[in-house]
Amino acid sequence: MRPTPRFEPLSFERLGVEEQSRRGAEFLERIAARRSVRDFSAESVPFELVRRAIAAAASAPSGANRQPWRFVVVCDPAVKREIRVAAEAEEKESYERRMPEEWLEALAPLGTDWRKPFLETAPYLIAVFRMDSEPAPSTGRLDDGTLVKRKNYYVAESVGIACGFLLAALHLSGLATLTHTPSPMGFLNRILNRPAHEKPFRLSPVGYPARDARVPVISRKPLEEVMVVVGEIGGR
Ligand code: IYR
Repeated sequence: MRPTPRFEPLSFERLGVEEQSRRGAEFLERIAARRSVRDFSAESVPFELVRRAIAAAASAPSGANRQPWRFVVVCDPAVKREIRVAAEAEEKESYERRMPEEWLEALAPLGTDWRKPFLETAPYLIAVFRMDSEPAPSTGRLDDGTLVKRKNYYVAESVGIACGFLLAALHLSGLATLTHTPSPMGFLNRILNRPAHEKPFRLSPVGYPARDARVPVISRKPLEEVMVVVGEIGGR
């Protein structure tokens, strides 16, 4: 049976053009200054900052509003260590055997290798899981105990958007992050005790940068290259 849609008035604040411009410029200045950090300080971070950033991420739009994500926050040093050991084992194999020369060449300017000390140094790790399907909310199980699963939609797009919100929120809260995608990431299900329908999507150390943190010199493609305008600007 198809449920009937329910509507409510949109809550929307119409801003003056100057305020629109001011906010847009401020956001651009702040977000464009974000850098992926690999040198973390062990200094502790108020959990409230992480909690709010995850609430921001969980407010992201998603296919059919299924919100197909889980955010697992790890603060336990022993669990962080276990994750580091497992990630480094996979990464060592990747860097030394699995990654083709072309990929290693692409990564060379970033100076990365299989060592991931930040997985232990940073006060928090956030593991994001995607759910391509999940137990249906009401009918969770049949009488015989079988799990009834329903499919989610546009899962990669949805979880990707949520991760973008997460990184932006943490950055605006004055925290440093990195997107780390050890490959394969199956060990996260085992270590974090997550069910099989939750698939690891990405792993993020969160904290303050080390005092002497360094980042690779990189540049962004010019806007003229990445933005394509069709039609006359201001035309209608
Ligand atoms: N997952 C590896 C390799 C890596 C891949 C990309 I694409 C990067 O931008 C950086 C690293 C690692 O985390 O080292």
